[in-house]
Amino acid sequence: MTATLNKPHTLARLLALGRPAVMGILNVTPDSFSDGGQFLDSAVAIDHARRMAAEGADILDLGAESTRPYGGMKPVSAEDELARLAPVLPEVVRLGLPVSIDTIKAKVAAWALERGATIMNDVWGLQRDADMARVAAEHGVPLIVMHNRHEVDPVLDIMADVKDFFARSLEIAARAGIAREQIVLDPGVGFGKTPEQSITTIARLSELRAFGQPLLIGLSRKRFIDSVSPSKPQQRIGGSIAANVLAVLRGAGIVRVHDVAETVQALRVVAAIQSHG
Ligand code: HH2
Repeated sequence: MTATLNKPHTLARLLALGRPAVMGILNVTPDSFSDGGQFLDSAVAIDHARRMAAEGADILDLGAESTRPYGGMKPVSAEDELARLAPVLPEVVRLGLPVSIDTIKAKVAAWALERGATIMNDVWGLQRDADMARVAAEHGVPLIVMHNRHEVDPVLDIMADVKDFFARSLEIAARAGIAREQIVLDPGVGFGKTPEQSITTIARLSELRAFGQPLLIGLSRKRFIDSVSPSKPQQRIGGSIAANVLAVLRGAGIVRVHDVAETVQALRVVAAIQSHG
């Protein structure tokens, strides 16, 4: 029996907050697009996790392989990923927040779930490592299914592609015995998309409500912001907050962010104003 089986209600609890949940990003990678190398030192990473928890994060998303949707990603072996995670994961779990494991490898996901992570975050939505679905079903944990593509196609109807992809992922999940109420859908801003297509997925996020699943958006500091307002990743906080607010108003129940304090404040102000409307 894994520890995770004692925590079957992680997602239900997050969705019952009565406000969007904030997922803080913790990348223990040398090459992430916005914070690569910053948190490779495990003590620094743990401090950062502690800070995000204090700033109001509801979930911590731990990743040890950059997804680098804009090229330059260095694939790492499962062993390297585990070596980066090993000193950090137990300390992050100890902070008491739900921890999600951002990995495309079933072996890494299973390892993390056995050590206290309680959410799986698969940026290939069960469509890359065939073992991912089995691990999710066996552990009975929430699973983030993100849309992704190998190639950017600027003339593609991106919303149609996202919907087809989700339909396939949901079918794979059902066949593996993953409970439907454990699945969160994420259109994958910046993954196999032009900046315009990324903006479209945010603008038309509410269409994805038709699947009946909670929605997550991960747009923090991403390149589509630069396409509208030229800026380096660290200079994209204003754009990230604006886009996250609009995503929440279109149905995002979870926002994945680097800048937790700023996002929490923005969402509190939005909720206060909405409640007086
Ligand atoms: N984006 C990134 C990584 N993981 N997971 C989900 N579910 N949704 C996302 O949009 C998403 C994700 C990319 O951002 P980051 O972690 O900052 O960079 P990198 O992958 O280079 O480490």
